[in-house]
Amino acid sequence: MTGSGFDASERVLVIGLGRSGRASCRVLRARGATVYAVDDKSRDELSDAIEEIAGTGAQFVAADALEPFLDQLTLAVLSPGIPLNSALVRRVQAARVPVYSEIEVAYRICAAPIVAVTGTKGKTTTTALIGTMLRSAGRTTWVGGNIGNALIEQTAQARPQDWVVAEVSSFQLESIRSFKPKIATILNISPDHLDRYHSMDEYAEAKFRIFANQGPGDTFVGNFDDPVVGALAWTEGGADRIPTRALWYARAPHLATALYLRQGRITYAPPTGDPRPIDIMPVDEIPLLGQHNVDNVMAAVLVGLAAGITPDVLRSAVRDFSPLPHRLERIAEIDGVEYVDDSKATNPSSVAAALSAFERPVVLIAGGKSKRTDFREICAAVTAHVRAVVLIGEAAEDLASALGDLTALRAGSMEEAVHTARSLAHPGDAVLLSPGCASFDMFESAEARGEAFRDAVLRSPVGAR
Ligand code: UMA
Repeated sequence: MTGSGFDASERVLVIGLGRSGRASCRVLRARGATVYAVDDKSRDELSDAIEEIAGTGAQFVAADALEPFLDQLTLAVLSPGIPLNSALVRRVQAARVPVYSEIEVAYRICAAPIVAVTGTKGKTTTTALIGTMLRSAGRTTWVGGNIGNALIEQTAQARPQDWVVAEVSSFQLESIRSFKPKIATILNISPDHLDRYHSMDEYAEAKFRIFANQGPGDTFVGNFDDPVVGALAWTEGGADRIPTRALWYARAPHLATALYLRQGRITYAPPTGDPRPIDIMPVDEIPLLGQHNVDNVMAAVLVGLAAGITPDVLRSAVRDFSPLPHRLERIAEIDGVEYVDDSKATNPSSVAAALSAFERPVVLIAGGKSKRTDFREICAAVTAHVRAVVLIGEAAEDLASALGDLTALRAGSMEEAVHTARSLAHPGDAVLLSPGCASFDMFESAEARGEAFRDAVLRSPVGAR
């Protein structure tokens, strides 16, 4: 918590004019800083964004006209979608201007304690649930970050007695320097974004930065069952990497874990003081599909306990929580077939987790823009749960070859994919959109892909199998 800085003495370059960059312009201008903004796109493509930031007093500078401004700058704020090794960032660094992630600046102006959540999957659900828990406990809570609304705009408003809950991605963590959450959690780490990182190690290291600046008085919450995260608890030297108190959760009791499942109930064994287990809640009260969501709830509960929230408040916050859009979201039941939108499953392990949430046979719609991940990861779950697969997008052929003998049909649009899936599904089945890929080959975003699925499902006439 610092709550200071970034005033009229700063001359800042905002790199990238998406949601993150435009929010940085607004907040930094409001604090009196001189703000320039640059983006690889042309003036024409950015006309709306340029007009918007001009209203705040920030000035757009074309990428090819940047050089004369560089030696005036005190700092640059980087949008998460722009890699540190991009030509634009390198030019700024070559001029010896420090380049910070937007979440670093958000942290430096923040007066409130921050809970930061990262992981390959489940981040958004867990972040939203922690926000609900804190609010249920009567605390004013600001939620932002990778979840969709820039963190800087939330932390700019937070008072010392408030709380901030931040969903943070590996992209955002790459260029932090002092970002120091009061409570940090890593839910899981599985292959993703391998089009940006050279290796899984590099991707995991970016995520580990979430606890790098923590110290006495802070807490780290980790998933003991996840092979990459859990290894921090027991590998030689692993535990030394976490510079603060670590609390672990797992699906079974273990000496190292503070929260676990016992006889179908989430159970807390306080790490200090009276160690007698405290019953939190039965798993079957969780209103979210899938075992991975039980893990997410355990993470949120342990964070909530670390934040001083009582078990009864935590339990009712979980019970009242609704699934978020595009995350195993039930859309409709038509002719005995359930339609489920999991468009936010953008890597293979999320697809495997989604499939294992179903007891009924599934017709899977998958594909999109590959992130150079290995689709063989979904084979076992597909064999166990899937009646048929309908493939869309650029990755369709890669997916088909990973799936081997399984029959996979192709569709050129979401409309066609839903139509084909409907013709393959039997009453009692589910049709699941869980792409395992990014959306940008066919859609503007994963949300737009989910909306297209919903529209196609709801447009199809009832009884049109
Ligand atoms: N740009 C460049 N050069 C590049 C790449 C991009 O100039 O090499 C410019 C683009 O022309 C565009 C701007 O940068 O004008 C876009 O910036 P951005 O990609 O950082 O997108 P924002 O709209 O600012 O959204 C970002 C996050 N985007 C990414 O991490 C890719 C959003 O996460 C986040 O919600 C938002 O900030 C607010 O915090 C989205 C995401 O896809 C949901 N995240 C990834 C994920 O969840 O897998 C990590």
